[in-house]
Amino acid sequence: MTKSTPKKILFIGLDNAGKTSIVKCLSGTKKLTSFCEIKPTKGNKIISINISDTDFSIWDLGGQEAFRKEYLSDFDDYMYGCNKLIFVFDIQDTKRYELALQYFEKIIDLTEAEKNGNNIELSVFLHKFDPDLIKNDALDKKINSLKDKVKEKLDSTDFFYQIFNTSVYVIFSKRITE
Ligand SMILES: Nc1nc2c(ncn2[C@@H]2O[C@H](COP(=O)(O)OP(=O)(O)O)[C@@H](O)[C@H]2O)c(=O)[nH]1
Ligand SMILES: [Mg+2]
Repeated sequence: MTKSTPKKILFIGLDNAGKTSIVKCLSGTKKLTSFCEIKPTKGNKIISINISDTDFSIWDLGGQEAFRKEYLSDFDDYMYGCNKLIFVFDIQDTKRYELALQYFEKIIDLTEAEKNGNNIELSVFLHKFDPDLIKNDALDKKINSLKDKVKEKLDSTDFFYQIFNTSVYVIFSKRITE
């Protein structure tokens, strides 16, 4: 049997959004304290994992300004063979919503321009939606307005997309068994 090409997933977002932590979770890290030791990602990291018999090649694109510029100028290289793009917003970093949205819009524009007929799924993670997050009306309003802008941008494209609230600090989770 020939081995199929791994599915390529790009994780994109500003620095400190939580991308590397999410990738660690996906690759099986369970030790919660290890999320406190993560250093900012320099450049990009490619991680190969296997979930339910499917191989994934996960690209964790470091979000610091210098790297963001490079991705934007060479985006076609990163997009090559990409199956899924996941954009991560840190919902607790309200001061940088605008900057994150600007980056998001540029990435979406480039993805549209470079998709070359590929079927690319898009997910947006509204991340750091921790179970113990203290929400108030002001924060709620800001998150909803961020979500509206994300939807408005994506509705102007023909991408299939889904938006999720995510956190690496999920203490208890329940799923129905098959
Ligand atoms: N509160 C909270 N903090 C998180 C979560 N995920 C990651 N972090 C923290 O956010 C910071 C940046 O995470 P990192 O994965 O390095 O972000 P990256 O720069 O996007 O790769 C670290 O201090 C993480 O511990 C989360 O779900 N909730
Ligand atoms: Mg990182």
